[in-house]
Amino acid sequence: MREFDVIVVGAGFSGLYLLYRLRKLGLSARALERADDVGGTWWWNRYPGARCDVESMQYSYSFSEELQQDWEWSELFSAQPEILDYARHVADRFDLRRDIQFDTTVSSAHWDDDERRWRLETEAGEVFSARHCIMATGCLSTARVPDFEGVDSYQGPTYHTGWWPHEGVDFSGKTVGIIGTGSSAIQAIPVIAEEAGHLTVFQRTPNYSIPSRNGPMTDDYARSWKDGYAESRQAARHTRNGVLARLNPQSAMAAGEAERQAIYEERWREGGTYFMASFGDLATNQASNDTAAEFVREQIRTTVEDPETAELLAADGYPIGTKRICVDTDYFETFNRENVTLVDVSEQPIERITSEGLRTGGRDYTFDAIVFATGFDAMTGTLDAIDIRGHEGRALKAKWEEGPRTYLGLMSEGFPNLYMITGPGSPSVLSNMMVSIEQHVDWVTDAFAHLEANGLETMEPSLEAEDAWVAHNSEVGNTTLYPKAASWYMGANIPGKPRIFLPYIGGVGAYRERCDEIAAKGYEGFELGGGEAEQRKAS
Ligand code: FAD
Ligand code: N01
Repeated sequence: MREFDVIVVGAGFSGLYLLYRLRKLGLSARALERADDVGGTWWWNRYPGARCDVESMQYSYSFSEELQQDWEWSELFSAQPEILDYARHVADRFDLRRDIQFDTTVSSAHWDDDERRWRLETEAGEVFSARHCIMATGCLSTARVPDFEGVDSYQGPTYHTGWWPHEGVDFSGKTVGIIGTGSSAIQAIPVIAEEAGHLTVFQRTPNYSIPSRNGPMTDDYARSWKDGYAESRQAARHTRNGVLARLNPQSAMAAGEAERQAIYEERWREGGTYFMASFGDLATNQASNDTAAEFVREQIRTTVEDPETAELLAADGYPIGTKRICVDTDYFETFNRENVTLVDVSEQPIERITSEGLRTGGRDYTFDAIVFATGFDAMTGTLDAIDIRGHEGRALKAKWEEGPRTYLGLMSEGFPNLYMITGPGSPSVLSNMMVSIEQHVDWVTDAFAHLEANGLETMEPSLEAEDAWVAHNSEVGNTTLYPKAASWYMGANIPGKPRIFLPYIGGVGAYRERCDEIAAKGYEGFELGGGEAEQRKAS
């Protein structure tokens, strides 16, 4: 058994920054990572076209001035290989690898009430003991293939966007089927279409997507960010989504028709998720949202030449933005290619995977390869896969059967010294994740410093504080249009998963202020104990 002050599970952007901060605190830490290198999301998702959709000048760490000044991005929205290089650079630059054990999957984490320590076991049977356990396991790290009948009978190769082969895939001249039209598919489809002989896209729900207007990074543009980082990073931390996006606070309904169209057109030309900041009430007012949705549908109708295909691609039936807004390069244009076919499976689902392809609508399709762009068991799937037990052997999975329960998305009652980075109940996936990751890591490591300074060993939220946060989370979620969509934010993509709005939508800035206030009040809502302080009290 190897003993540490802290075990971190995962070595993506969360795990890396944790190691950096823990070392500064003088705590012994070890990160255990399933993959053979750092990078998390950017190690796993190597599908063609994978890139970020928060601008790289913002989707990057802010904790080191030297790092943010030195690193050079080659594009506005960098592609996966470059983001992975960045993660590797961070690991090397801060000498973090010596505290990471790769090719190591944590299978269980049990709290020992007597020892007041976590005991973690890996799939290979290694055992680690630590005072604190931090799950930096990611929100989108459990890729999922739906339970299609016959999925194992297919004779050709299958790929999931979230488990893409590292050596790449050669689709030249091949007939390829891709299932799904979420963010991953929308990035992959235009690139695969250029290579494949024929690409058939199986769409169950059309998505709203905004052109990224990606392009090469210019020196002037990078310089403008780098010169202003001191202010802009600070400002981003207090926005709604952790992104500086020129939010227009006006209601879309307050603008006249011509003004509204002009604003949408300007944002569409500008590209990216900033489109959703066109007006201040797109996430909360159905009538306002309808105007933005109709504008996007109109762009699809003018882009896609075949009216029937355009109508199938034009998302309807749920408010724009309530499924994760997509950002693309030539997605809708791709359906004008002769080698691309769209198949609507909304009414006639995929019946089964066959030995040669798949069957839907009574028709058999034959493929040389199938791509599953079918998403993730988001936010809870990765934690559920670990046998996590708190006081008296209580299982986290059982506690969360009706949906995750956390205080601030950071901890769960009954599980002392177990922390989640960007866990359910925090802004996480609704934000620029870099901002949320840094905020969580800073908060947790500041809490460790507080425990150390006060001779304390344990930290756990009270049931009362947790109940209040869960109620607040759902109350705020219900003031928005988000619950109207069958999205992974609601757990709706996994059969049997409780329908609960998983992230916290109160805003990154407001959330940060709440977390800071709680810490300033001596970690209000948390029970702190153990250590010398408890011994002193007892004697
Ligand atoms: P991850 O990167 O998911 O890392 C978690 C790590 O934990 C993984 O390496 C995994 O192998 C490891 N792990 C999990 N379970 C275990 C276990 N039991 N034992 C050992 N190791 C384990 N966010 C944005 O803000 N902007 C974007 O533009 C953006 N683009 C994205 C594009 C894609 C394709 C995807 C899938 C997500 C994107 N995200 C984006 C979200 C992205 O997940 C986060 O930005 C960020 O990379 C998460 O970092 P993380 O370290 O918290 O988690
Ligand atoms: O997964 P998804 P993703 N039959 O769940 C379809 C981040 N990300 O990997 O909508 C037929 O969004 C499913 O259909 P439906 C980002 O946060 C970011 O694309 O459920 N189809 C859907 O179309 C994103 O939101 C970037 O009806 C089936 C698709 O599969 C998150 O990761 C890039 C099906 C899954 O879409 C997940 O994105 C990539 C079935 N049985 C990812 N089951 C950026 O650019 C599922 N589908 C930042």
